[in-house]
Amino acid sequence: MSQYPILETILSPADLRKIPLEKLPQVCNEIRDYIIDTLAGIGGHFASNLGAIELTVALHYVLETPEDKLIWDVGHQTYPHKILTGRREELKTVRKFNGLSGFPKREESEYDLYNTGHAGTSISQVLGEACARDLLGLNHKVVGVIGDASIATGMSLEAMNHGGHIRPNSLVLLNDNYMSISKNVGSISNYLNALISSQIYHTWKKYSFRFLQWIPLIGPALMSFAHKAEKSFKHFMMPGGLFEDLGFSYIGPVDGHDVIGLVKILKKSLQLEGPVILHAITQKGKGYSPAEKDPIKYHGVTPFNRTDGAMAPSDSTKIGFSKIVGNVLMDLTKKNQNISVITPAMIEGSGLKEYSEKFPKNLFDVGIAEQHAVAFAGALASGGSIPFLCIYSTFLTRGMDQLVEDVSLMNLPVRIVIDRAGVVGADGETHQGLSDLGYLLGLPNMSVLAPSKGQDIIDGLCFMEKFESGPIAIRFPKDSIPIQDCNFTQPNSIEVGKFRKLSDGSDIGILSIGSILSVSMATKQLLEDAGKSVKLIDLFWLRPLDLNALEEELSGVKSFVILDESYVDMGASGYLLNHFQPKTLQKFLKTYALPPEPILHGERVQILKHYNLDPATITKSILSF
Ligand SMILES: Cc1ncc(C[n+]2csc(CCOP(=O)(O)OP(=O)(O)O)c2C)c(N)n1
Repeated sequence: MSQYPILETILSPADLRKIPLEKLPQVCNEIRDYIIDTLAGIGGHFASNLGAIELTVALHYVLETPEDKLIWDVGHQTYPHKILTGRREELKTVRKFNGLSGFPKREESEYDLYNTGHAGTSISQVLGEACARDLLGLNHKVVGVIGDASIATGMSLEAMNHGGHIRPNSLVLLNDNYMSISKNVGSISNYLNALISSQIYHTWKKYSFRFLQWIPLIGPALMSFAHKAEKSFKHFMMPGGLFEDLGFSYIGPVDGHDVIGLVKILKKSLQLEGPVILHAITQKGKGYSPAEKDPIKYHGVTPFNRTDGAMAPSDSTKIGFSKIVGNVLMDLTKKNQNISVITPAMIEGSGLKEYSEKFPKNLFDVGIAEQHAVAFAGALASGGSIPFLCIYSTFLTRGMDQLVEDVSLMNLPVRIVIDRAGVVGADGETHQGLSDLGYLLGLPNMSVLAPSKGQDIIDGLCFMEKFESGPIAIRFPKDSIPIQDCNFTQPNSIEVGKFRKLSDGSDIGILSIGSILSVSMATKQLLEDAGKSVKLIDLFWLRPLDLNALEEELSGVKSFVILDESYVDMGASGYLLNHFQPKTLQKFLKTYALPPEPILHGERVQILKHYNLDPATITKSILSF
């Protein structure tokens, strides 16, 4: 007998809708087992998916997807959705090269409306879809799903501000599990918690259920009256209801794991006029006790033991670059309490867990709020603190305007610590860190360091603490080095603008930018094997740069290339070439970088090879000139 007897009959949501309502809990159980079994073998986003199973089943059961539009926020919680939309078997390939994306992807399925990955986009997309439907005179339903952390993003608040004003028929299901990746923070999170815990509200909840049950009987003519009555009741019971005041009908909180209850409340909610927020309470990691107990650890998993949840321990002889950052910032803060560290909801990923425990006053987790994080860091600098903004390359893009207007133009000494720069691997196209150099190197006043090894990060951060003359960014990939190679106690001093010559030669020069150094070194070796003499230069300091010295070095080679782990037009080569003299430019052959197209997911090495950035292909290309 199959382990997934019902699930195997579901090849699309249409099959799900043929299943009797009372069997839906079993569907959910099978999906849960399937996800646990599959991810135990391959890893992936885990706890959020387990929490979103019932709501996903209920949504596909009630909606006529794909005609009705179902829109996801972030999209790391869409494994149940992928399973129900014909991708059950392929889930075994999720996040692998040539396998399913870990996020919704339009190219993958007609049920994936948007390629998502960054938080806070769904309410804007719900409103856009609903307005397009109304303009075209169509009548399908439009529903979005958003988490309690993502609903507090600037984008979501902007969208609600607009949505409550234009009020198209639409529904936003708020999937509230109290958690971001870490524990959710901020006043909106507090507000949601108060909604859930307040006794008054539980009374209202009972009442609202009864109220909604009347709706089919009272008919359309009474709907608007009923809506007003509902609203005034809520105002009486819960004065100043945030969502109501913003123009959304608020329903909830409801149990987000009661799939039958969800189906019923969804059907009724979808009959309401205007935009509706349905607030469902879920548990991250639901149904798998190690993940329920430690949802932070199980947010994303490596392969684990199904029985006890144990994951392979990380190599204790190595230290990750993010952890290096955390350690250096702790050392610096011990000596200087003026330091502040800002993270937009990425304490764990940015290596700041221990820092947050040891220096809670100096650490600001601002939530998923990159725009605010950048401007806030600028003001911390202006006010006399020494701010280190720790942020992933992919998320810094959201704070781009603030980086220009609120930091760079005013020359405020914000220290920007950019993690996950370069090819990110399994997260794929929405998370690639391939554009930061392109804008950082063009901004007024900005200094830029691109470490090629872990010690550079230690040296760089210590240097940056004392660097008062303007904003400065350091960018590095997700990587690790042997702990014994780290010198935390006596960092090397850094000279502004200096590059490193790693080998001398007269045939070919390689200008290597930061994280791609290992590829550059292997390429050098292959070129030398082919009889060429190679000058390899590691451009750790990118801006300002000692251009005279660099051009002097390049005068000694016949030709040179640039290797850069960025989009080719958003990396360092444009900046370098724009500043070289014509006689240097004559020697330039090519920039080896990522093409300006969405870059696939997979292991970094596979991705580099796929885009012809492996040493053998680069060498062949250089020799062909
Ligand atoms: C703009 C942006 N910043 C940061 C992240 C990293 N991130 C991925 S999931 C997540 C937490 C999302 O929490 P929530 O919206 O409550 O959804 P849940 O995982 O709890 O379902 C964060 C911060 C992101 N995806 N996008």
